[in-house]
Amino acid sequence: MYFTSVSLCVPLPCSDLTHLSYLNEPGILHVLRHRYGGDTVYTTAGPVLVAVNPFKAVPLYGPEAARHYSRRGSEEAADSYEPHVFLTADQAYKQMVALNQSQSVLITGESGAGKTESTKKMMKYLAALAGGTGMEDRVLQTNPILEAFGNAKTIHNNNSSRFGKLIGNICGALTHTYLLEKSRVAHQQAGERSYHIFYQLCRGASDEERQLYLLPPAADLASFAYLSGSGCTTIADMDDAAEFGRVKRALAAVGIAPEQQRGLFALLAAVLWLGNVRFAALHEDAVEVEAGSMGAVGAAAALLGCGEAALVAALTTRRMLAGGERITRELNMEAALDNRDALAKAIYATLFKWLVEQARINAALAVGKQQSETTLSILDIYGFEQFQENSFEQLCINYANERLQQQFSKHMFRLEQEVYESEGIDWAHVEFTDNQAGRKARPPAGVGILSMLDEECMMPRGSDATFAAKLQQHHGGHPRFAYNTKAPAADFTVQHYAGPVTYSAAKFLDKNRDTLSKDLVALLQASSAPLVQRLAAEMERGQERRGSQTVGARFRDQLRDLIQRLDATALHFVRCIKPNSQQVAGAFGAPLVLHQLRCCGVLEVARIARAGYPTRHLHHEFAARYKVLLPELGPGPLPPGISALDVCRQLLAHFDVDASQYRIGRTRLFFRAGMLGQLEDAAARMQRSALCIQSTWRMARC
Ligand code: AD9
Ligand code: MG
Repeated sequence: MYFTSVSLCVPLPCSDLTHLSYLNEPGILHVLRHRYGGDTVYTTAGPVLVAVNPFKAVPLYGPEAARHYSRRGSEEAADSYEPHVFLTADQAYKQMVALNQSQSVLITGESGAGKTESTKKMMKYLAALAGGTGMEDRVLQTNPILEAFGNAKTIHNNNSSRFGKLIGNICGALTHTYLLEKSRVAHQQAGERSYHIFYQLCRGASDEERQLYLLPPAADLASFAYLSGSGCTTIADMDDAAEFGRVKRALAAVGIAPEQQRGLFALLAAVLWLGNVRFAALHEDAVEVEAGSMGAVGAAAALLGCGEAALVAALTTRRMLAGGERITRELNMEAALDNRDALAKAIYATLFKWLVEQARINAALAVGKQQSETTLSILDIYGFEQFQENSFEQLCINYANERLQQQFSKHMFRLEQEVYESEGIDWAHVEFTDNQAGRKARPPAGVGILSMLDEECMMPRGSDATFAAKLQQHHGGHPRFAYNTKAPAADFTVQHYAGPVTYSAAKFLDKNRDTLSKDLVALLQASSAPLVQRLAAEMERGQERRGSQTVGARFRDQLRDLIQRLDATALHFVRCIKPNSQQVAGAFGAPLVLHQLRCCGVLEVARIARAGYPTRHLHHEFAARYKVLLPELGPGPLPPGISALDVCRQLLAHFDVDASQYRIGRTRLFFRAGMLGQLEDAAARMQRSALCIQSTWRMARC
């Protein structure tokens, strides 16, 4: 149910924003700030849970809190409980069991707003709720692994998820992951880091492991070019060495065998060594490995289980067919560097996929027969983001957020419609005071750009510059698109739902095509290391499966599947809000919060409510509350033959409430925003005079 009945004089801090007498932006902000100040980080807006990131440990998640919510009977109304992620998880779980219906929880919000933390808290709660199966450990142990390999420090969040995930059935047995940002392996912007696992390995490896993986002493971590380019290798309050121990324990817990773990770490070290391979130009169109970096080549080759000469050849040349003949073409400096980075990125991305798959299979085995048709999934995707430099990855991430936002708006609109319809109020006759409200959700921005990029990738002479020029030609007049000709990179700006983002078109085509030279795949296939062979086979399969499909097209398909999957389930929404950009506790930046509330649809929920008939009361509640205003009915129960609805009608007539200001539903009365003020004032006056009479009477007795 969308709106439930409310108590009339809701005291501050009110826990549901749609219950506010004055549903406006300052009112909503005031409530959130007030609750946040008291470490009450959760508030609801109708069916949506709003979670403001506390940026500090808050005492809300102990076993007592979990017990409190888990004791809730499935029939018991959720709105008699304080809003909480546990409550949202509890509702989804109990609804799944009671109705035998699949459920999804969609957690959205900007980067750093708290999505991943909320997901973990929900998983922990659900694992305990479904407890007794002995699988909790496996379930929860996938988190440190996914975070170590899929999260990194960005300027927005020290632990930013660089991939999307849909965790299915608590245990992760149905986990899907979406597009990992693999460019981060080779390059990070200033002040950011690569994936946590690299620093953990370099800092946490024992002497024996250092020998095994050919790693330098921990202090020399910055000697790896892939880790030192951004000028940042540490995160305040994060002990990489200790985390390494945790990750190893987690790997063991999800069933990654010691030998596989060794293969895994050797590959990570190989990636780092590859980054140290430098080239020297022989002439304009050919390079050789710089003499000083032959050591790096040797280490990478040893860790990859391939020959040094074969690695050098695959890095500096490309074999191809020309006129039916096999020829070997030299690579120029740019192509050789791209080739090297492509290998490192492909190894890491395939490794990540393999790891997720492995953990998923093992989780599914652990659950075994307990798997049922119905599922409970939690979606934790990378949040909307905007950096100094934004590239293809940001376009994909922001596009995904646009899609989910559109889904949210559609869903809210439908829910609202259902409430009116179930009450027998003709939806078509619900005139909105604000014509924008309840309108069709606007289409996501970005999709036109991705299709144009695909077209350009098919063009033999297509380049980032021709792509940018076509964008200008076709979208130049679009209100949500702006083109800035700024040599040498062609930049364009997209007006996303959460704000404008300027992208640089450089490397868009390469990233979208995402090709890996066949020579490099062949090199890995010939490896003596079992894990490398496996990954090479996976790379080849992936290339065959995809054919000429681009990264953008695949991502769009994945998102379409995701939306379909979500559509087939009952949805629950969590909106995470970042109260400040500094990632500190206790600072509540009103403009920043307001901006997010607007973008993530919380204000839209309030707006739709306000624009229709947002104040709703059950007939009998309304009659009981205001009966005092009709003295002829007398105190106590209603006289026989008079129903609660009769009383409601009498009250409406008595106060001459304009017919456009209310609707009478089957069980509820619906009012325009602010309409009840008059009745409230009158009721309060009556109560005051009654109290006054009582006290005069008491004083007279004294
Ligand atoms: V991103 O889109 O993946 O970049 P998220 O996932 O929205 O982002 P995350 O959950 O990683 O953000 O939260 C960012 C940081 O905020 C965490 O590392 C915690 O330090 C902090 N946080 C978030 N939620 C809570 C919480 N409920 N209690 C305490 C929290 N700290
Ligand atoms: Mg995250």
